[in-house]
Amino acid sequence: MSSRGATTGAVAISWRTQRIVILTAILLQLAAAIAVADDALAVRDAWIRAAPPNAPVLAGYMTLENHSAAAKALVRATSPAFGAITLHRTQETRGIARMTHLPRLEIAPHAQLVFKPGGYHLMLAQPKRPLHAGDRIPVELEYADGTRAAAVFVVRREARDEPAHQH
Ligand SMILES: [Cu+2]
Repeated sequence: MSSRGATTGAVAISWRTQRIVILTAILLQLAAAIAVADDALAVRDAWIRAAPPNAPVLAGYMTLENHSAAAKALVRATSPAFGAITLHRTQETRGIARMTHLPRLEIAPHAQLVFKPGGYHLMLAQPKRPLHAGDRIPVELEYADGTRAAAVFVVRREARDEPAHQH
């Protein structure tokens, strides 16, 4: 009977160890998720250009910062304020501006990607209601690795550093 008691004891210890290991793993995973959401990818200066109330599409701009050692690819953006959002780039060829749809947008390690008028932008289609300067619009950004980040875009008439006369 003594050998049986010893076995039970050993099982109890290993189960406790196992629980500690599982808890540690969960905590580490949580820490990693928080780090990704808060530090690895940051969104700055997110804004939407104000448009007439009947505008079928609006444009959103921001600066994406990748503070991690791995390349990140933005693959999707969604918002309760719009029916569809696509990633676009405006490029000028021989004086003619053209928009290209991008299925994904890579941000190099420790680099930033600037979305601005005449360049990268979020094409915000099917607005659910007219937006006014000062409105704050939630947008969720999704990366290829499954990371999601919530951002708030402020509706403005012009970019902060943009002269008012420029279009
Ligand atoms: Cu566009």
